[in-house]
Amino acid sequence: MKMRAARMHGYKQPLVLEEVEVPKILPTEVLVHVEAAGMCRTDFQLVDGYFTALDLPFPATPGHEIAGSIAAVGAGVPAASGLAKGDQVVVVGGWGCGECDQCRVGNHQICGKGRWPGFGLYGGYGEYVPVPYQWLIRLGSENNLKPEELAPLTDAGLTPYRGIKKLQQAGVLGPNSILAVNGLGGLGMYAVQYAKLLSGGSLVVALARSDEKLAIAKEFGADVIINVKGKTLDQVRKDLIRETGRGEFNAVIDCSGAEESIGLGTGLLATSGAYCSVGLVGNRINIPLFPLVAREQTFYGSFWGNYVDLSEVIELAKKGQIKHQINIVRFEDVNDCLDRLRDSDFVGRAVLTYK
Ligand code: FEH
Ligand code: ZN
Ligand code: ZN
Repeated sequence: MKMRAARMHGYKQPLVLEEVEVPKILPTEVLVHVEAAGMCRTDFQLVDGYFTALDLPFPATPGHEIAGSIAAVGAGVPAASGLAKGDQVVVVGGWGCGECDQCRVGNHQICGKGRWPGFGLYGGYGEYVPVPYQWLIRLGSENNLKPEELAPLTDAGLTPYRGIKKLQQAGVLGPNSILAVNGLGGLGMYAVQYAKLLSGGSLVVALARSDEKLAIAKEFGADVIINVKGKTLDQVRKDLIRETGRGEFNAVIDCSGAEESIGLGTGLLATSGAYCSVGLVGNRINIPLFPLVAREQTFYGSFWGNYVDLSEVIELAKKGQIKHQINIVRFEDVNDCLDRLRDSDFVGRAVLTYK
């Protein structure tokens, strides 16, 4: 049987749209029919050779943000998994080794020996993906979520969730706290919602360079929106004081990662404040040492999310507590949309479908 796949045959070249054999599955794997695949910045970075250290064999199929249905179940998949042909599922991203320190505590997404769909022969930019059965979450019939809403939750909608949980655990959220969401790309639109849902009454301030994205952030629950385009740190501080009466953030979830974005966010971080970086736009962090130490600030990195995090996100979505900002992409347009991703040209998440 054949399937459509948009595949890499080398770095820095367009994906080749081709018809290839549907993968065979191992006994403990499930064949997932991909109904939607979120398009992540990491995908164009992969194509552009940011991850050459992975020594990717070609052809390779990008796409690590996958929702779909079960097309076949391997003979060795335990009945206790409850997985059956036709079930609606999402794919958990980080397939850990199961033995290392990180995997033993359930943080498979930061396993040093893990595998990720979309970083090898199969990924969401192909119509079928073989998935080890333990990396699937079954939705159950009692939900009305569409595949194009589910797919982004496995990465864009998961990554800021884990990051805000870290800020929660740091004890910097609550009714007297100001929580900033820095950057309103695919991750930031979910971050604003979690900032309201998880922060115990924090005042949520959204920072971005686009009035269109800020307007959506307001719709998604931000209490205050500030356009930071072309502004100095002092000008943003003045805006913050005007809007909130205070000139600092107690907590920041940074969904950008650009050097100037981190510079702004940390420059406005309060004493004992906590900063959590989840965005990967930049390459390096350049922040003054003395304030970080003398004001006892905490800087967290947070990567993707684990099985428990994703299960919690799916439950929030099933209860209708998450709004979705989706741009449907046709398979034929995948290369054009990777170019648009490079230019941060999407408002919300681009999602590849095979309709
Ligand atoms: C996934 C795999 C490798 C690098 C970065 C990522 C992120 O897109 C996960 O959110
Ligand atoms: Zn990603
Ligand atoms: Zn491991």
